[in-house]
Amino acid sequence: PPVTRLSDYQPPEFLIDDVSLRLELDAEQTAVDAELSLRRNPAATRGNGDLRLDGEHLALEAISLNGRALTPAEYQLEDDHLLVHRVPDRCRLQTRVRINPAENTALEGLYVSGGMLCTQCEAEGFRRITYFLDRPDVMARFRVSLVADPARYPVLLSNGNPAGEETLADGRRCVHWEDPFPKPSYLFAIVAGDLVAVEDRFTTASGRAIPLCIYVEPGNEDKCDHAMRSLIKAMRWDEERYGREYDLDVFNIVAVSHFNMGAMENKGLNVFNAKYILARPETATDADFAGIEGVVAHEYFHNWTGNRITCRDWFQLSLKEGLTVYRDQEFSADMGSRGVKRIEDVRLLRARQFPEDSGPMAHPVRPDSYIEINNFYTATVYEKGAEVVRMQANLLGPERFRKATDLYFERFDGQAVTTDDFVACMEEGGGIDLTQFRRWYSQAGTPQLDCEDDYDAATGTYRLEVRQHTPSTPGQPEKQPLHIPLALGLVDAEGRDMPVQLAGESQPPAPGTRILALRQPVERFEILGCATRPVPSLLRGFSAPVQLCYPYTEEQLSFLMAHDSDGFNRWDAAQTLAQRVLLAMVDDATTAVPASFLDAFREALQDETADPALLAEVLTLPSEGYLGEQMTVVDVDGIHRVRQALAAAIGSGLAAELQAVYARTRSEEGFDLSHAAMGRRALGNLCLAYLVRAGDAQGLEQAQRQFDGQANMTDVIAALRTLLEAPDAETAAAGEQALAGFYERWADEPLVLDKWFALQAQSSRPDTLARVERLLEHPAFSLTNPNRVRALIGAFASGNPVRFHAADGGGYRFLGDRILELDPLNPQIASRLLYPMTRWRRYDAGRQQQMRAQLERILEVEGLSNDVYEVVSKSLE
Ligand code: DPP
Ligand code: ZN
Repeated sequence: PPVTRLSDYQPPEFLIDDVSLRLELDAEQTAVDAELSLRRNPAATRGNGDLRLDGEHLALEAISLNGRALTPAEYQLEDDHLLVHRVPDRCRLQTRVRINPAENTALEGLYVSGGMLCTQCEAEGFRRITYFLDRPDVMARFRVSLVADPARYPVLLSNGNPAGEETLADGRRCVHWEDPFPKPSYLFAIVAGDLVAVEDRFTTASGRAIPLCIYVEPGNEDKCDHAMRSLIKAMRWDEERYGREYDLDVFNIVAVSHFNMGAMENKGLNVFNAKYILARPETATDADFAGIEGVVAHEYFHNWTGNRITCRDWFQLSLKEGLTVYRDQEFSADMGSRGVKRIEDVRLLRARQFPEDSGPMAHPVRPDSYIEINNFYTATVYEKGAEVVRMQANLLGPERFRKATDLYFERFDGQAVTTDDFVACMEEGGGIDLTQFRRWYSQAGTPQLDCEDDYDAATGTYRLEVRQHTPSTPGQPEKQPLHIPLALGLVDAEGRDMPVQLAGESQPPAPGTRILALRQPVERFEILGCATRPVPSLLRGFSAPVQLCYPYTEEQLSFLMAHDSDGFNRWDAAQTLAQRVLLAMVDDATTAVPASFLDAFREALQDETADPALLAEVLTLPSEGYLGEQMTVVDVDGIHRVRQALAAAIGSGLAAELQAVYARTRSEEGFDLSHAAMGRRALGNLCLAYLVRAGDAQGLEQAQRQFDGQANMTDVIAALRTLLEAPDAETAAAGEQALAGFYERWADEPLVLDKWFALQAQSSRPDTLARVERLLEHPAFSLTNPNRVRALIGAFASGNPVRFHAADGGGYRFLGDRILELDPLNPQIASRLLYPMTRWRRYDAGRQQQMRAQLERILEVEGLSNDVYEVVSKSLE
């Protein structure tokens, strides 16, 4: 398959100013009439005069130019495009095509979900709806007419503002929509179905009242409150923080049960995976509620960062995604706890982006090439991209950053631009030079910072030396030094911040954090006036997406864990401490836990003033996946064994403290979603899990009672998970019974049923693979619903390292089989599932050989999608 390269970018030869679309909707037979007003692009070099339109899986029924039907000699039809020969500089092209939404299992373009019809066009789905210049730098005004049987499809939605409707002679209804803002085709959407609207209203800063509607399938009306509240908060926040007001007369959201991604920011008509809309306390966990708040905000924020200003080409994807993720992270931080949000975001970055950046699919935030763009909706483009924006925001400070974003919105409104254009606004608005900083966009790999220090007691001088090194990645053997902001604090023996006075400065600054700029491969800093030897608190707030290495002693880590004024680094010290203990236990093949570690945990548990949410983060052990990343060769079984052993040791060694905290967190009245209440649930459930892991009789009883109480899904799932993982057979049997009851209760709630599948797929019990294979046959399982596939197959392959990576290779064969089944149905989902096997080089020879065998077997299959081909072939290179 062909490779698309950034260096080959050419502006489009033709532009489209206006589009009229008329869709006669039917699940099997939809007719699409399109009229495009085209004109030659004055900024492009002239080709041979042919117009080349993208189009796939379309049956062309009619074509005419400026009102005259074309003869077969005047155009040429290929599998993925249509060539119209020698078109004039300005023209009107009309086409009529037929498509079959019911056959569309890839869920790109127009497809069927339950009883509704809906679309997903990003990145290149619009070409499955009509012939078009399906690229983001072609921005057109869309007028859309939807024709359908009003009994089947009473609700007919598209982008923009409603523009009237009529009933046709044959009884069908025709509804018109007009979007006044030019947009690329990937933001086009329609939805047709028997849907119920939940309505509210938002008054913008300038006083316009905007009706807000969330459309759901009947029966789900009572699960939209949280999404609606999140939307209203996001609209207000974007006005206050960025001066961005909503621009259309209506804002619509639709929740869909079959969806490849989380959600889609189509102009004025956001289409969501139902998972990120529907929630009630009985059906959704606190994590689900937080996910909804974040994703609703994310898609809304795209209205300015993505829609009004869009990407010139798909290599610029992070222009909208990195920036919008940064914005949604900041929004969530403002709505809840800034410190806890930062920890969650960095945990995700380290768990997903760091491995990606050191593996076969490593690519820069702005990739140089791709085979299939769908494979580049990655943690690097999203999460590392957000870190790169965050570093710029921090370098500028809030006022100059706001000035720079104002400039960006003003200068590029209505245009399709590049990440470089964004950085230029940061430079101009912020008055700084980001020449070297730009390498963050073009250079892949996680930089490593090696820090060394010494202290001269005689002069009170503390010296810090920092070396940066970025490991090579595919296609980029040599790396250049980056501009890295390193936030440094120096902590004295009492746990107080010292002033960080750099050599050459005459006055000490106020005590606190200083940002050091790293630009050279090696940088040395001299800090004056240190009366005692400081403990360095490095990379506070995770000031750059790097791997930091400093030879901390265990005492220093415990000290920072207890005293660092930076909440993030308190957490990070705890993680590093736990990681050290766990990896040492693997190395020594022991299950003995050092007493000092339990002491540090005890001290933390006894701090009644701590924020429960933050404490829960501090007391959570690093995941098995993350621990594996820290080893040269991942020891799957060793990691699992010691992590279980450490959890049990915490549960038995600190039973009294855990019980006290559990009791304290339970003493609450009704359910609410405040940060404090969510934090109490998180902390209480963590304590319970430790107790049950240790077989604590009281803990087991409490877990059972908590499950039986059915107070809210957060507590129910937490209790069920601990019961299923209980070490003794009797409790595990009770867990099985609870699981059966859970199914009975929730059989009609697809999103809750996903949890039922995922719980079983993630169980560390030895027979899990057999159970997952049985569940494939369960009547509720379906390969054509992405959420269900992720809940069973994805949860097993990516969320259960010890069973997926079983030494006999059973997990690998299972995944290989599923990918080959899924690829013809839905290549995007098949390709995503491959991820854990792309990491094969990190395992022992036996596992390597078995994973490679599966990858090679997949690669040999005839007719593989580009999606799967690209990931498999790059993994084997
Ligand atoms: N829907 C995806 C997102 O919002 C792609 N744009 O990130
Ligand atoms: Zn996005």
